[in-house]
Amino acid sequence: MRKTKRKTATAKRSTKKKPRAKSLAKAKAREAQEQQREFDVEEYIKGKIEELNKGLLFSPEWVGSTLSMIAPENAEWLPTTQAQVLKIDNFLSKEECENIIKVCTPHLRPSTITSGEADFRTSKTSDMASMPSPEEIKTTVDLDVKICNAMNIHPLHAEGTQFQYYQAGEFFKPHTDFFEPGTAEYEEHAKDLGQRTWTFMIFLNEPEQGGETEFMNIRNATIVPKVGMALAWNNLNQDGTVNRDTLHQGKMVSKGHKAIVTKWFRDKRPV
Ligand SMILES: O=C(O)CCC(=O)C(=O)O
Repeated sequence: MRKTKRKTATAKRSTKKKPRAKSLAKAKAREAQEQQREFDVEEYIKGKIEELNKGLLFSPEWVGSTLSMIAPENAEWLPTTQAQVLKIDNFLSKEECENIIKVCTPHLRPSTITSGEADFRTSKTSDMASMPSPEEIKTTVDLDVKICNAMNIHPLHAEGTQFQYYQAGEFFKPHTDFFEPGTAEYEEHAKDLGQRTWTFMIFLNEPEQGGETEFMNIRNATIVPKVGMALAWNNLNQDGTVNRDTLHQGKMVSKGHKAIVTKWFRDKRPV
């Protein structure tokens, strides 16, 4: 008698539980499907690349010379013949800048340089191309597409975008972005994708004091960080030789902090 009763009780419990478990599993599956529909990383990137290729906003034959560059919309050129340097106000909105800072800050590592002494660049860096989550990938892809479109350069010529963060007291000493021809640095870094051509930088915030970008060989070429402003320069001359007047520095942040993103373009693309 006892036995039967217990069995019945167990049976009752299990019949009550099953539908709840089933509907929970169904709800979870539905949620997963919805999330998938909302954002499929592979599809998103594929779509963006198709969009770029269809628009042909950039010239596929682009080789990185000065002349083949099509000026980005709303660009203001620095009044100098020594180098091609341009600014674009409000390239990103304040919200876009804040989102990039939020997404990139957890991935910071000490910044590196390809040659020179250790205290040359004291900031920290996040490599946006290595960030794993869908939200991070979306932020990276959207930014890359926007920069490549503005510069009229195919993304295959681009290095992965870097986020850079300077605390008070940090700086990036005077340097050039091109690889020094005829050196081991050039051999190592330029052998596949070639020389660096354009640098595209965006200020994501405004330090309380300091943190200007200064082109030391060019008069009146100290740029004060402004939220969302892009600053781009061609590291090469018209004939493709390196332009030493692009020597620049990230001045020390004396108060507050500074957040920027930087993208470098190359004269070749992967074969
Ligand atoms: O921080 C800056 O203003 C300059 C950054 C820079 O020189 C670079 O990324 O090459």
